[in-house]
Amino acid sequence: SRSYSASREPANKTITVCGKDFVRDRMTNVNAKILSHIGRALHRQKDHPLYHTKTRLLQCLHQRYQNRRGNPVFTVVEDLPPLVTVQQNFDQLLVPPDHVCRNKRDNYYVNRRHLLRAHTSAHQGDLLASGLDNFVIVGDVYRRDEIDAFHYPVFHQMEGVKLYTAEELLPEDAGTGGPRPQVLTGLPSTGACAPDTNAPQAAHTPQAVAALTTDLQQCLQAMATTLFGEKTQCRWVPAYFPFTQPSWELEVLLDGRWVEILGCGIVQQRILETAGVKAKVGWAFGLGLERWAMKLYDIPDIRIFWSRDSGFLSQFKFEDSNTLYKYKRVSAYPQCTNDISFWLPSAATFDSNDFYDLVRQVGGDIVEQVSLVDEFKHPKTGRTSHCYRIVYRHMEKTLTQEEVNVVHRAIAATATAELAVTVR
Ligand code: FA5
Ligand code: MG
Repeated sequence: SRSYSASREPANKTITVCGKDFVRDRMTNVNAKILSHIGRALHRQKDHPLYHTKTRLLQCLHQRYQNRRGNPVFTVVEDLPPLVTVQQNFDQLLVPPDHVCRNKRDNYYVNRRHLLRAHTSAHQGDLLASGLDNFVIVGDVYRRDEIDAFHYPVFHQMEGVKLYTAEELLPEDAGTGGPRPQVLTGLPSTGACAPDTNAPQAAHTPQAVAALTTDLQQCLQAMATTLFGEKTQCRWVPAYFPFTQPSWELEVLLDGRWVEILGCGIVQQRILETAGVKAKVGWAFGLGLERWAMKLYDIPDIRIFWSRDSGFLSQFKFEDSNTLYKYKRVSAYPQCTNDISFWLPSAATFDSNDFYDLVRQVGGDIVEQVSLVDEFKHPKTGRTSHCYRIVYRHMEKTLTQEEVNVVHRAIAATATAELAVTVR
């Protein structure tokens, strides 16, 4: 039967995103599912593979670029909310007004003036205008894109922008004792080139283009070989972005497939002029953190990053982000979690490892994890109580709660008999 309630009760006129209310219009296409990703901040969760990947990439940048005092030159900005204006995401970056990438099909619009950023480049213009010369932006980005193991509608990017004066970029002409070469020709900046040409910008001298290109490509390639190993196969592919010229993409070989891991190029001089930057040139890159993490840890599917499953997250609980690790597949069947609390016979004679051993013996392979979640000392009796969380999961089937309860009761009984604990 057909329901008419939808037409009687008009859809909400406003929508709340990042704590602000917006009037819906014909461009609005964000939905509750997409909005639920805002604030997860996976790149800032200490035990997350994206956090470790980000940390390692930042180490590379900080090591390569230091000031005279040996301090890193890059400012890292990683907490900007993903809500941006059309102006920030497209106009400031010289994306032509009629360019297809502005399409409602490809983006999540809040309304016709606001959207969830489609790339971290959306913040380039503002940060340049604020006076920063070297900065990194890390954040979640949102796209209506194809669906496969390498694409997800919400993913994370790291953006790097580095500016140079002529002094910083080009050495004095040692051979001839002549003056230092210039970085700017004095010709006007033209804005984006046609997508099918990728010639250097007229505003840039050949020396500036050569030095920026070498520095940019060496930097990014060093990041790839540091994380993936010296033998990693990489290739540079010419690309087009309205905000850089020339532009490239870097691809790496992953399971016999070439996977694109970043886009980059020489910043359009027009963007720097608009931001009020004088007598400097620069490069920029934007990389997909998930793609790097997939290669680094052998993670086969991009959806896994959003997992709240402890079988996944506990694998990345390491202090040192440089720890070498390969992901182990988690069973596709759901977890079942049961807690057990008991009084210890006496804190001195009880050892948690004995309990872990017992759980493994009684529960067998359906036990995925055991962790001490609470320890409590009774103020009057002085007795100690432990609470353990046991995560059950079968590798080949879905366990019913009743099957799990049988095993859980057997563990309690055996612990009572063998470890002299008193189950609460
Ligand atoms: C950009 O987003 C540009 N802003 C990059 C850039 C910055 C170029 C600065 C020049 C200067 P692109 O759409 O290609 O470019 O995305 C950059 C990277 O994000 C890709 O190389 C890929 O690693 C990753 N990526 C793109 N789409 C997805 C997706 N749906 N899921 C996961 N990762 C993705
Ligand atoms: Mg691309």
